Amino acid sequence: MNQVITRKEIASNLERPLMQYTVNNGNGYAFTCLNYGATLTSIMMPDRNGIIDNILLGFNGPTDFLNDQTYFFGKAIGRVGGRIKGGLFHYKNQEFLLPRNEGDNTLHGGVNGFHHMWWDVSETEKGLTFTKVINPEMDGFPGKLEVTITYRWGENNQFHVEFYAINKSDTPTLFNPTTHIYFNLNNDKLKGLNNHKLSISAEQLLELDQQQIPTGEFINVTNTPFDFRKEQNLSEMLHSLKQLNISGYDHPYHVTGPKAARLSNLNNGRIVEIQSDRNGLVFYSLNKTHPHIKVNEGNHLFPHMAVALEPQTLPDANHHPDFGDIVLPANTEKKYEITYKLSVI
Ligand code: G6D
Repeated sequence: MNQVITRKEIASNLERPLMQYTVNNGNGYAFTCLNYGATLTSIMMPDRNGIIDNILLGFNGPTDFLNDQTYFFGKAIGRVGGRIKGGLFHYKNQEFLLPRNEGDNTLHGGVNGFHHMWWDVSETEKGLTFTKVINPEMDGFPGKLEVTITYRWGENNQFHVEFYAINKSDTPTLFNPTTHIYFNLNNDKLKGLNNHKLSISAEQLLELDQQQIPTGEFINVTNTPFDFRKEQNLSEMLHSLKQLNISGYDHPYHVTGPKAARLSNLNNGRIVEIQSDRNGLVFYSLNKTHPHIKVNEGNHLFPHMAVALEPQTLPDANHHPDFGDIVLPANTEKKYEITYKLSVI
């Protein structure tokens, strides 16, 4: 595959030069990312009429990504995506207090998580690799973690995100990373989620408490507006939620099998199929927004302008053994992969 990588400095006078990298796979597909937060700012793909456009939503100004702790547009998320109750991590007879950046709880790896870090970038024949040695004093999590994130094109316009970490310490830590990309497959982003259909391979989702922390109970999706086992029109489903006074989706699904979700655009034929090696998928429909925020080519942000689908092990798994295991014991390693199969019909 004849990928072409280009790079440019897009801002200076920062802790490091803000670098933007573009990796083009030669078929009209390209992704662009930043060395800050390993942020994916665009995935360019054609539609059925040959129009090539960005299918992601992100800030209009590149430096807007720098201090965002609200939307996480395009960011790599870790050490742990999702919420951790009380910011507490117990392992054998040890208790660790993690950074609590959402009330008493930890969200998305804390305020100094992957999303808020400068990453070393290397250009390989595979694509782009982001590396970082993360010590506890940097993000407040225990253990010295050496992390590698790889973004690359595969065969048939598949976009791969690979996470690897090794715990180079005698202390256990946690590792459950994800990506926080928001999709809007319309060329005109002002159309929001109109024309979108979504399916999620899940019979159940997690019950959440008032702080959006899993209670440990599973809810069956049957006969609810959370049932996406068959492709559903997203706008219609959002409307049916509002009938129940629910502002939108922000829910962890228990997905079964490698194909976690499929998002398609009826109008222009774009399809994104998400494959994951983990059992959770947080479905977030961008429910609360600040109108002064400008995104993409300068449009003002509005609720449900895009959808985030975040593959991960079910949130707060360290408090629920039946959710999975996100502990990375001393001197052990782990890797995860998310595949985005892009196509046009
Ligand atoms: C809100 O609850 C949601 C999260 O799921 C999301 O990741 C974040 O906004 C961007 O906190």
